[in-house]
Amino acid sequence: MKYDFNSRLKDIYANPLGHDIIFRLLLQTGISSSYINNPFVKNLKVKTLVLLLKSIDKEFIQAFLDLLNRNNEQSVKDSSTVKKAWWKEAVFYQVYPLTFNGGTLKGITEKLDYLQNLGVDALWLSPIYDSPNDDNGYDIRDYQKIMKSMGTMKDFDKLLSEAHRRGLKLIIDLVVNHTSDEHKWFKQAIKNKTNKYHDYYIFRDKKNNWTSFFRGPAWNYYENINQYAMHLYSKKQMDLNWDNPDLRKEVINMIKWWLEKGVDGFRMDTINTISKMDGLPDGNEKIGNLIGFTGMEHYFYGPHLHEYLKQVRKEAFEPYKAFCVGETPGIGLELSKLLTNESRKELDMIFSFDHLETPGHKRYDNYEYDLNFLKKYYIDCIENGGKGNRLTLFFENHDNPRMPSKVSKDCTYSRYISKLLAAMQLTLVGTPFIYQGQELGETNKKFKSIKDIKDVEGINLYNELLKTKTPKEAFDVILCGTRDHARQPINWKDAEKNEVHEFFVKLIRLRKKSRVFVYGDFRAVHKKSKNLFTYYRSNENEKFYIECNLCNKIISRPNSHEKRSLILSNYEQIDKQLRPYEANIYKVQ
Ligand code: ISL
Repeated sequence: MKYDFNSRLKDIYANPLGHDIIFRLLLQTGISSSYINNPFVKNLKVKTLVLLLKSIDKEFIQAFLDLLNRNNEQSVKDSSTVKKAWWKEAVFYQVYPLTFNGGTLKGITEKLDYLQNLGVDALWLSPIYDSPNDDNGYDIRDYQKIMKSMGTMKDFDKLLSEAHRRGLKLIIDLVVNHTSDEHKWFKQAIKNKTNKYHDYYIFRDKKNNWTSFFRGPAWNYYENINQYAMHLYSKKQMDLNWDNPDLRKEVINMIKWWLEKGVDGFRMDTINTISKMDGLPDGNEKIGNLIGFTGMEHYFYGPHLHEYLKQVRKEAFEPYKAFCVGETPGIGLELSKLLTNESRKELDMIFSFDHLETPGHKRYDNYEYDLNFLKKYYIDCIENGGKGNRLTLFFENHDNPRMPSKVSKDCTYSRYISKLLAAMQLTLVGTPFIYQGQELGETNKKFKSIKDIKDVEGINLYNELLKTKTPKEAFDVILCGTRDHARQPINWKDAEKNEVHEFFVKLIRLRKKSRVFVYGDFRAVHKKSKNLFTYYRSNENEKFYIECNLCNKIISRPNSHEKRSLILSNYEQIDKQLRPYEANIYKVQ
């Protein structure tokens, strides 16, 4: 199907890429996604929409239509059944090695009993490789060497064998969209334009208007060769040229080297950005202003993405039956099906970020997260996700502030919110990924000044904000969204006496005992009730009813004559009404 100004919105929305772009645009602008389902709106032609909405300019729409016509993949046929797999049954735990326990691999090994007692089944380690740490290890200098401060390869081998001895799987972070500018490949690449490593990266005589996720142009200039090199992230993270088959081969061989050591799989860092639009065309400035990064429409879902993912899976993962979860900023529900449906043989799961901010908000905005949006998001994903796709269930990671602090600025209910979120994370349909400290009810840090901020993204944004704001105004913005909140050392003192920890242990134990939470059916009830999220999980043997109060006020509990027995609550005992952020799990008789 070719898309143009005579196309109807419903046809564009039926296209996976069109669906996700419209969903993302509505999310960024805060316009309700229900408009797109309105019979009048969905039958509008694009040209009529442009006439009606003066704010949308034709160039913006043309860029969108061009993108659709270049990526004209239609929806994938869903699988008829849900295939079982260890990574669908597992509860994952993300370790940020730099601050987990003393910043060493030995420190992680010391905590394996704690993790086993928590009940998790698999660990994801953020980068552990040799790095100058410009982006805390996501700027790799040597893929096959351990970061000196973290220990040695012998320490890693010990950690891996001790994890396996306890029945824990271990996956590592694969950062192959870019390397550090101190990587030996890049050091060769900038020597001259003729050596083979030069084409491992993206060099051009002229730069385009793309900007970095960490502010400023996405290019460094190298005078000795009079060329620019691309970096979508920090100035020291140089994008690899995945269009070069020799580079792809190098990456595949490195992956196999780690698989030979026995790792169980990978989390693939910003993996959807590895394929850039041929010719590296300028980004549409209006789209750039809206989403915050210029050019993203030309690489968040590039022309060869599926081809490269299929090759990596076929040549590296499949021979070892390795697991892979892709980190895919900008990818929504429909595109995720094209990346993770088992028929596609690309990724097993992805991390989509559409739920991490509510409509009209960005991470650095000062607002309180309304959990009613999370309810709507998960009902939509679960009811429309398909049997051939597995949702990742996460609220936190090393790139985002602590979720309880996003929900409520005051700490009155933060422990109840931590437990409410845990109840949803461990009873909804999908694979839970717990981020270190979440099980202890960690909240944002009270940083005092920009001196406390270490993250390259936050520092760069602060310096850019100073062009238009006072230092205090700029710091207040950073305080809302800095990734530093989630990167603080964990306080292990009395960790297991913590009420949030205890609740996580009980929840994970319940999930293990009752497979209904892994493969069972989901049915949301009271969908239209504000601040109330209630749903059933059921299979032929068991049925559970979960009720959540999504706000800081007491709300009524819906009447029911159903015979239920309370299994778990984040309050001491049940009351007539639902108290602030109350979460209860019942077994239905
Ligand atoms: O935090 C973000 C920028 O606003 C996210 O968009 C994030 O940069 C993006 O999801 C990719 O994140 C991954 O790659 C980055 C690294 O800084 C992040 O820590 C990592 O999770 C570059 O390697």
